[in-house]
Amino acid sequence: MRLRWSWTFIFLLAIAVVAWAEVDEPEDDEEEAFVEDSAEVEAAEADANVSFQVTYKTPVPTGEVYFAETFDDGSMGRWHLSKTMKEDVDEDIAKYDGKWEVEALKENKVPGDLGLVLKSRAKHHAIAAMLDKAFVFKNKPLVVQYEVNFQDGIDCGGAYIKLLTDSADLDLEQFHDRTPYTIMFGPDKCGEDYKLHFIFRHKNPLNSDMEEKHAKRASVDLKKFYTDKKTHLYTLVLNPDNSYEIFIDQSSVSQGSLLIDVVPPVNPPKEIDDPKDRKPEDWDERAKIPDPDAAKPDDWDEEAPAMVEDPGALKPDGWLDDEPELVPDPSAEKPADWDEEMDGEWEAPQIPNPACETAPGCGTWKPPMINNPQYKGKWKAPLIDNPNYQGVWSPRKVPNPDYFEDLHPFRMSSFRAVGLELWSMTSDIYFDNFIITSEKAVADRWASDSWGLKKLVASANEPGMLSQLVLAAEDRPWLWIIYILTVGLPIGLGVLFCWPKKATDEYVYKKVDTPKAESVEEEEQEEEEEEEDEQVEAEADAEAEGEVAEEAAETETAGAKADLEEKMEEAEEGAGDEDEDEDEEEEEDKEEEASKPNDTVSDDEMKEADEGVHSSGDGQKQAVRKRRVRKD
Ligand SMILES: [Ca+2]
Repeated sequence: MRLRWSWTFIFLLAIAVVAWAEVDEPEDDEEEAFVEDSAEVEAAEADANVSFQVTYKTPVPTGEVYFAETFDDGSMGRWHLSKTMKEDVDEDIAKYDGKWEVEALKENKVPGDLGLVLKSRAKHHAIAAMLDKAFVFKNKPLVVQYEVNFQDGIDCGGAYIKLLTDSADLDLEQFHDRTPYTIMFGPDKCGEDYKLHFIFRHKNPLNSDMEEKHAKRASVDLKKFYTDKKTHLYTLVLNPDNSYEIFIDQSSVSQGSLLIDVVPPVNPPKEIDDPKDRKPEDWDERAKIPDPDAAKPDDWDEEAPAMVEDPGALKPDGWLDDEPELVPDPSAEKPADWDEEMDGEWEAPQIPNPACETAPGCGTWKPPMINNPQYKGKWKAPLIDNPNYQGVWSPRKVPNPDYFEDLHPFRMSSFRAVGLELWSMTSDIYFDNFIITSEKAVADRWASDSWGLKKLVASANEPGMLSQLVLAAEDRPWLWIIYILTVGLPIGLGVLFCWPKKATDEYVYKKVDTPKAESVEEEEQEEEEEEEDEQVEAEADAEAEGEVAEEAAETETAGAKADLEEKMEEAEEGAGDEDEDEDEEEEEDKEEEASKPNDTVSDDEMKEADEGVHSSGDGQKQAVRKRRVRKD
């Protein structure tokens, strides 16, 4: 039985390792398939920096767009550098003199693909471009999307964009931190605070004040996107029904409503506390008060001490009152170099008095201290409910004079330009493939022709799992200990459990006639039956999958089943333990083989397979039942 458990353990470990290895694989498989299928993508010559290349064609937006920018012509074209100063900061850093370049990615280059790169550290950067046409918030959604790669990581800095409000005096060369924007969107990070901003400016219909409304935080850990030095895709979708959704790499990370999920809320409260209301001076907020009728009892002694000497304690017999607890060490001698003038008079060191060792104690006896039963402490009147209690005071409510209700915050100010106004302590932040449209599908197609290729190249350049483990251990040598333990410990345990197995099994077989042994055998048989059931299920799964999988796999599974049945019968006819062990090993191997295709079939196929078990698996179950009868 122990052997079974140890094999089961090793089997589970093997499954875990296989599963772990396969977790990473599907994405690559999918992408490899994509490479083969795509007509535009072909393998090209590798250069020193890139182990895998695609031929790249500058994407062209399909559908109506307000703005699309690839930077692939190598110039900043319609982009304008700000020539102004930032307000309210020291003059030496107030200038927007941070450098921008159009260049390729440092890592995982896609040949021919260029982007806009923020080049300076600790400087203000501002650059902006006009849209092809202003975006007006009416009845079409707004979709804004662009790529960011923190190529050198990010210490403290932003990579967000501002959609600049349309106005007659909008001058991009005067773009600065106070230039009115309608929406601010994108990554920002300082210290350990990782943010993905979505801020919009809402116009108060009563006084026309603009107020910033901040969407709630994203529901994912943003750190990985800002630190892995890969190009990530940020998408904001805003709908005319006031709903919004934010995506990173086309996966939703936040969604909500402009009316509910922003701070401060778009609409103010209907009522507010009356600012003129004051708490009356005689307002009694005390729920409990000391009982005014209570009086200190006459026998309450506030002076009684908390601790007293135990009056019942007696000095133990044999206590040596006249013996000191410590005496000079009689064996000590004055050191030869002791100088009485310099060191003073020599005294032997004190040691515990040997005479006390056999006595209960030495010196003056004192009774031990105990809690004073008469102690009561300071008298206080008991608390009672305050008959005059009026509750906690709060000001009365009055109608909010600033109240308004805007049920359409989506209808924000039109915007006509996109701008980057950023400060960063880390340089080389890469931006690319800006698109502003009304259709998510247009942005998605644009992404698959641009960001999709970047992702593909980055994935292809990714080292394999083993290389990653070795690379990780280069920086952290202690990881080798973890690896050795992870691999070595299960093997060690397996060996430990397997070794003494033979003797115990023989014992069971030899004692087959005794009642005790019978019960052991019954247990064993039950386990065997359970295993057989699992076996049958695994086989049935494999068989059912065979209907949707390749014929070769089916043949293999069928062959495995035939072998398996033969071996099981041999085992029943009293085959030796070693043979049985070998059979089990082979069975487990087959189970593993049979379970492997599970990972590659779709949910629907799985469902089909489950349904198939009931019909195609019946024959197997009958065979097993037959064997059980023979055994019994
Ligand atoms: Ca580009």
